[in-house]
Amino acid sequence: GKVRAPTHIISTISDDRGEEPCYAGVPMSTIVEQGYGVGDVISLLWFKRSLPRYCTQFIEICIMLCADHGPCVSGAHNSIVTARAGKDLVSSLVSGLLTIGPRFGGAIDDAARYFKDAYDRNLTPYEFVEGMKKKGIRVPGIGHRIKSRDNRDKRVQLLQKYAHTHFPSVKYMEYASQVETYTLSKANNLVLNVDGAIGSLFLDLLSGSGMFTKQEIDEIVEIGYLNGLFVLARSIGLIGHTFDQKRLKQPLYRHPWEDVLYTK
Ligand code: Q5B
Repeated sequence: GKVRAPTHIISTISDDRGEEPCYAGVPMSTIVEQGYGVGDVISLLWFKRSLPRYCTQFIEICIMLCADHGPCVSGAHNSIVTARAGKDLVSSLVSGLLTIGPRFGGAIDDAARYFKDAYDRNLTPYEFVEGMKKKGIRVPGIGHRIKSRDNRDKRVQLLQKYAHTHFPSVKYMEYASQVETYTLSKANNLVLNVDGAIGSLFLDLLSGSGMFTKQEIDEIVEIGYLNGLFVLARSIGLIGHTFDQKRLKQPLYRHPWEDVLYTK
């Protein structure tokens, strides 16, 4: 009989060997002819399944809301400086992407991990937040540089409104809101931020949609899929900032001396 030589790569998400490429078994013609969107493509390539429309629309809303947040945030700033140094698109893009991490945009996975663990263990917001403080860990998904109790993040409100209308359950989001109520009693800017909103709401999507087993949810949270949403979304804005600088023919950036505290 035929002997299969051992392969060096195993791949389970896509296949380009036939007449047309397939994403998780779905041919490209179906994707185009059935009017699939980016949310459907993400569902197929990341989660290896078709998700209900309310889930794919939620994914698309996350992408749109996180696409950009102005020129002053860490990622855009890096991309702008890099583009102004005459570097190419990919260099400018990755320079911005490399700032995404625990403080900026990359707190979604940890927010999901910590909110899930605290909710599943029935911790009160007080026990959760004070427990984190004792461990010297900032609560991921809480706090913002410019958003506060009196200047709420509209993106968070829009996500919450969508989920309230379309999700069968928003228990993790409600828990995150209770945590926010507690953290706001400590300081005005300790709001639930966009990372925390996406992290908690994605837990609700995973557990409430009936499309994932408990084991699959644990694996998604453990591997950390969700920062991918911010990385993907913000790439749109970082590319925009790069084109913007080049279109404007901006010169090499140099930070002004006056804005540096030179000290010994
Ligand atoms: N404190 C975001 O801090 C920021 C605390 C906390 C307990 C917390 C901070 C933080 C967790 C990570 C997170 C996502 C660094 C943010 C994003 C996308 C974005 C960005 C944009 C976009 C802001 C002052 C005092 C200190 C701290 C305490 C602060 N956060 N305590 N848990 N989470 N959050 N990141 O304002 O006693 O004085 O020592 O790390 O979720 O990235 O628009 O810019 O779309 O681009 O710099 O929205 O919250 O405040 O560091 O001076 O702290 O508050 O311990 O207490 P700040 P700090 P104390 S969304």
